[in-house]
Amino acid sequence: MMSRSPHRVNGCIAFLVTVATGLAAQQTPQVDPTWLKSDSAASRAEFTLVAGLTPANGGMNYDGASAGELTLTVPVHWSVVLHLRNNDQVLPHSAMVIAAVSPVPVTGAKPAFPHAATRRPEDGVSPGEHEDVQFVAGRAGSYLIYCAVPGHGAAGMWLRLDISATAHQATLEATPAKSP
Ligand SMILES: [Cu+2]
Repeated sequence: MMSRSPHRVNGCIAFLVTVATGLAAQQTPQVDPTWLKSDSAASRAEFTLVAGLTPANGGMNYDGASAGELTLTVPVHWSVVLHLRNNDQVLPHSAMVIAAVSPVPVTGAKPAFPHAATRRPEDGVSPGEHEDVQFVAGRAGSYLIYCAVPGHGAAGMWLRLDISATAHQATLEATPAKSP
């Protein structure tokens, strides 16, 4: 059996850590403060979702993020407006709020609240088009903002939506990618 020097093994680990850190830094989406408007007086949050903003995840991203890399937190009972714009040159995309489940459904998902989806969620909004979604965040809990075009959500096209019983304003933050 070949013996390995500790120095060599440590060097290899250091290299892997450097690569992993570099990849993580590259993939962490930047949060643009203009994406979210939080209006405490009106109990209303508006969130701009640009589908296919970057080539990340084969274009199946919102604002460059997929698999929960962004988390929108909204106080319970607030009105939420999602401004969906499809920047993807090829694929249709939609937006639907669903209860957080694992695995993320491939198809057949239903909105968690009345009107919490674009009009034809499985067909999606065509490239270059936009559509607004407006709903009331009626129950606290963990939800996903999910693309209901079959296969897209399961491929990672979803962000987290936390409806909070304690928050007093809406916030948006980068969060680690993982299953819901
Ligand atoms: Cu999609």
